[in-house]
Amino acid sequence: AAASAGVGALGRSFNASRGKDAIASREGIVLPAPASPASDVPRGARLRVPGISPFLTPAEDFYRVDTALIVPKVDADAWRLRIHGKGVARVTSLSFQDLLRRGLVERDITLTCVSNEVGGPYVGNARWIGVRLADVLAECGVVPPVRGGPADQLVARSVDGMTIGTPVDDVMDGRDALLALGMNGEPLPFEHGFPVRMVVPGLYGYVSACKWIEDIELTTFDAYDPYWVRRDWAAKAPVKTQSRIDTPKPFARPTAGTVMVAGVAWAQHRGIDKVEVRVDDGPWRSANLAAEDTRDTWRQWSFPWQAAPGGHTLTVRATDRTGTVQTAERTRTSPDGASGRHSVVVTVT
Ligand SMILES: Nc1nc2c(c(=O)[nH]1)N[C@H]1C(S)=C(S)[C@@H](COP(=O)(O)O)O[C@H]1N2
Ligand SMILES: [Mo]
Repeated sequence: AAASAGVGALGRSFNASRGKDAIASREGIVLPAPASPASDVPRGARLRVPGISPFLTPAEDFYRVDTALIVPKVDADAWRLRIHGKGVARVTSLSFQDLLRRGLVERDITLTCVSNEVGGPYVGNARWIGVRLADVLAECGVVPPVRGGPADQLVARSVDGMTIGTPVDDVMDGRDALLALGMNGEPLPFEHGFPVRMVVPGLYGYVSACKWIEDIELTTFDAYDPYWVRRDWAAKAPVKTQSRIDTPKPFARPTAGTVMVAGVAWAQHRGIDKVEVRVDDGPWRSANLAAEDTRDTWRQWSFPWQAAPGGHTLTVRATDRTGTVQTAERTRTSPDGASGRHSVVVTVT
């Protein structure tokens, strides 16, 4: 991660007195019950396989990717979000209390980083609570391009100078794009964007999930390149269909017999329909797919493998609800996310 210039100055203004006001403001928050709660996670969504990623990722285990050398400590009581720009009929400034007073929605959404290698750790699933960003934008008079609006890009700015650009059509197409203020039932942890961040199902974090947000500008993709786009990452980046083997671990030495192969698969906002496992150069065989929570969340899967002694390569692939099979073609993470299939080599003893 690159350090942004001026971090010293920002460190002073947002971590004044080591963030004592921010810490106190966070401790004082009582999240109201959501007007629209998340549906219960289906019982069948959680597989009991040792070593599999838990369906909901605890905040303390949730990956963290950002450019901040010092985690911003923002006082929620002093925080404001300004919404302005092209086609914004009513320029608006919202306080944290303004958000709390709205009907809150709670949704399970899997977040992924574009810099996640195939099989990598930068993916997590949390229960977010917040307000629907599309409703806030509509109140400001924002009309998405599909309905004739002039701005196709929403640029979110954070207190530490990050800029993140998101298609306005995606935010306003009915999906649960959130200004999130809670994660797994608690106010956001400072590391994950307290007091408010964006979360948009289906898009990599660098084009959707601005933490420590303080400003939203409606503009166009032609007029403005956000931080990572200036560094040659793609301006638009929907999440690629991916799957990961959580267990067994690479170079594990399981005993011959039934070995549980298990992991997670994700294709946020499209949904996962199938996961298959291949042993060495054998046929693809269907894994057991755990029940779906929502199409915005990952799905666990498991595959009871009758393992014979020797060295073996296990490979996984997922199929999303559009019918697209996770491609074998390997690409780098840049410019729009790694593709390819995750393999694990083990020695059965
Ligand atoms: N302010 C700010 N927001 C940010 C970033 C950042 O560097 N600064 N990184 C983005 C990226 S690349 C990702 S993948 C997600 C990660 O969110 P997390 O750290 O809560 O997992 O945050 C996004 N929001
Ligand atoms: Mo990311």
